[in-house]
Amino acid sequence: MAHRPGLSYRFTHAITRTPSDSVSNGIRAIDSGDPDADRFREEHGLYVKALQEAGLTVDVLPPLEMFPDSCFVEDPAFCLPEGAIRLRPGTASREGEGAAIQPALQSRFDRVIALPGSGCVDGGDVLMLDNIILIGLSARTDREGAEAFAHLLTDWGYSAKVCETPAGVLHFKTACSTLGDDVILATRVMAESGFFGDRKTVVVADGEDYAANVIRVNDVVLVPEGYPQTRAAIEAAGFKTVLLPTHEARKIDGGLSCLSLRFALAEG
Ligand code: CIR
Repeated sequence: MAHRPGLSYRFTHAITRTPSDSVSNGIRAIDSGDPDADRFREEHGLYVKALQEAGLTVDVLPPLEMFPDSCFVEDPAFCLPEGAIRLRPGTASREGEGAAIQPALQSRFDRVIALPGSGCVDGGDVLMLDNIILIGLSARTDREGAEAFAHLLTDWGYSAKVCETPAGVLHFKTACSTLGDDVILATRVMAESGFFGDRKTVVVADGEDYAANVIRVNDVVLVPEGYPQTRAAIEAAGFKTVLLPTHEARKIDGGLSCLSLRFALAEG
């Protein structure tokens, strides 16, 4: 794929979904208490506002009680300027989320297609850089799904590469984010993985691994509150940050990227 500056962070639109009451039953690797649905919705409201202030039109979908993790809309789909791809989440309780988000995708995209085959990919395992899309194998993304997705992206004119997500990390993007063209934020383990070639890597501070999941949205980087050293490192690298509370999402292994699908649509 040709170098397309801004592909990974210049957006016009986002899709989000309000957390349901059932979010208190969301999946988590380690139990640190249930998220409180009302507090989660407050945090979610601030998140939507931050996306709007960054210049995006945000479609806020209604809560889905059937699917406790459905506010993490990043996982069942992936959006590019050319169209949307409905993915197949790799855990049983989230299987129906692809079908549930299809109408929202169709309302914004002329082209919506399903991931071919029967493999699984969670959107949290897909990192878009300026000239390549990395797909991390994880407990949620299997090789069949990753390779089918990579083929599809290649057909659409993108370069894609399948990588191994480090052990113990839920999703590839749990441990890294794109800050800008040729600049990545990553945990130390991820930074040393070699996945990012000679791009500049800003390493998150020791003890702040959760803060590796941030989102660059146009001219700002949304950063979770409570990780001051990582925020300072991002600012020192030349980026303007906006802090957001993610206390409830964190209890069920969610971060800032998981809460939206972000994409650029042509005007008119
Ligand atoms: C899950 O385990 O599926 C949710 N509790 C958290 C999903 C986070 N999504 C993401 O990292 N993209």
